[in-house]
Amino acid sequence: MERTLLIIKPGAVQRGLIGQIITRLENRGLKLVAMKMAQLDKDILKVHYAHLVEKPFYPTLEASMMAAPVILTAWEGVQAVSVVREMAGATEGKKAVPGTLRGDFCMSHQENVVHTSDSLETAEKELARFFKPEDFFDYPSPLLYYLYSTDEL
Ligand code: IDP
Ligand code: MG
Repeated sequence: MERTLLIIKPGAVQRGLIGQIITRLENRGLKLVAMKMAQLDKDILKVHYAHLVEKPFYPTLEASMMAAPVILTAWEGVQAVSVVREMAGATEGKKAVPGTLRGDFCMSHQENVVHTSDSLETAEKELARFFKPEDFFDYPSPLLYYLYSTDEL
């Protein structure tokens, strides 16, 4: 089982999309294993978006990510990293395919409702960035054998 990070961005929190976003992942069969509301600050964003700090749009991205609290969520499932990443859709919301979170809920490159980890390695680093080990819940999954065949587990 993999674990991945999905952040519901401030704009989506303000727009009242928290429930719809979480529902989509639950419906898919992903398991919520950690969740909290947090106010991000400049220091954590500089680390989280280190690959973008020099970009001309970074100041507005930073302000957008601090404009309201975010919802930090961790999801578990077989190939959860790529599944959640594909559910998010293309970074540029106007190009995101309908059916994806961005393709259904946004019209913007910056205001694109969610962050998702882009690889297993990144997911491990990002989960450790935002959660403590004790924030994760390891609870039974009674429906597991209805969600997957035994050879997938
Ligand atoms: P991702 O969120 O799809 O992984 P990244 O390239 O890691 O995309 O960029 C992080 C975030 O920075 C994006 O989700 C988006 O909010 C913002 N961003 C990336 N590129 C641009 C751009 O060219 N203009 C405005 N915002 C951008
Ligand atoms: Mg990224």
